[in-house]
Amino acid sequence: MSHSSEVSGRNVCYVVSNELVKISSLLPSNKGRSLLVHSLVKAFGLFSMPPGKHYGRLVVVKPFPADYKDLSVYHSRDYLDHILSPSTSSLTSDVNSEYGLEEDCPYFTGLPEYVRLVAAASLAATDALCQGHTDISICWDGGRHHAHKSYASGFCYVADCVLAVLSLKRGASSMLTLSSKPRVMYLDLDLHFSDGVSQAFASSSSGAAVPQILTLSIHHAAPGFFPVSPLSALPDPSSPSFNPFVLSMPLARGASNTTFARIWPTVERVKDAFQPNFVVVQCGVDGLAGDPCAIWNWSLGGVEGSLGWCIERICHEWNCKTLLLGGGGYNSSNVARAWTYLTSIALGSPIPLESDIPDHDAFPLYAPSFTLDVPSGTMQDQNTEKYLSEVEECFSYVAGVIEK
Ligand code: V1P
Ligand code: ZN
Repeated sequence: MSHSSEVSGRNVCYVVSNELVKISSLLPSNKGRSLLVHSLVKAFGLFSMPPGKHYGRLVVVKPFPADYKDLSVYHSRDYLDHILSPSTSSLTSDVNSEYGLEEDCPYFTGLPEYVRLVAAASLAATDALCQGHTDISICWDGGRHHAHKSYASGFCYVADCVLAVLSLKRGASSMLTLSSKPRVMYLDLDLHFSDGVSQAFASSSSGAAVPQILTLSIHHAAPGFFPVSPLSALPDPSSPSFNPFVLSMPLARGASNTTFARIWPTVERVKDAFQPNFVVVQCGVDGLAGDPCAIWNWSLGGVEGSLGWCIERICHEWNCKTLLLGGGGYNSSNVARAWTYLTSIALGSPIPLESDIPDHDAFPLYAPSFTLDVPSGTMQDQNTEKYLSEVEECFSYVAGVIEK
């Protein structure tokens, strides 16, 4: 299958294996989602795209379980000992709760294998970028942005985003093409604030002479909305804790394509100031219309400001090596639609949104539309022009600080 496109193709490394799909599909918050996603990518023929003038080629990479050493680059020894050893995993609920293994993050059969494989998947994606094998890497089973050094949180048991950023920072240092230290930008598009990732780099970047990592989370924030964190607010340059390399852009309910189109030049202003060599994008899709979270009203594609439009810009205009990770998304068939579409964008051959879902085992789950599109709904966008110009002004100042 070929899809016409006006953008240039880039080679894409796509991380998947039967083991990864099987184990990721057990994740309690997203049961069966991984299988649905990879099945739709396959059903649209993206695994067999031939190399061509207008589109890149997708190369599948299989992850091999990460070992203790890989994980301990970020996670604490105590946490790893607890979650990786099946004998201690059946410990009392007191000990499980010490490591966040309750409520949002219950212990589940297969957890040690899940943690090893998801970390390995995101690391395999970064390896392909560092070794110059690809321009874009995709790991839809990654993007666990709430996991902390020593505890699980918000459906996230492994800090694969942090491990991926650290791996790019270290691994890319050996790339012959880079004369200076590589800079890595982490951009998080999930509805929820990336507390695990932001916290990981908040302390490490403040003392560094020339910070190599910048994080920017665009998310919904409101009193009591998960995760509650002082880092999730708009930057306050007058605060003693102000850090221009750990940034947050909170958006109100109903955020739509219009709001994303309005803030996008600001996102690019920050990117241009930082001049990253690598960008890691957490592509959580719980902000799309039709998600059970029902907080934002973002659409998948078609127009300026849509998720697809943003990803197209990152993949084909930012001139950075790019890692696309998964994340949230609780309407599984819409998640499969979204990540399939984003895969085709990465390849430089966006599948037309009005395309019919191909016949495959999961076909009935795409009722009633049976098309690829995830259109926006009717929710009102509460992001006022007054607020959005405040965001613009604030980040314009921040970009100036980054440039210095
Ligand atoms: O609100 C909380 C808990 C309640 N505690 C006081 C905090 N947890 C949220 C967690 C959301 C995690 C989002 C993950 C991601 O960013 C992707 C990696 O999307 C929560 C929510 C909620 N609506 O915020 N937990 C649950 N809902 C939940 C629902 C049903 C069963 C178990 C948990
Ligand atoms: Zn989320």
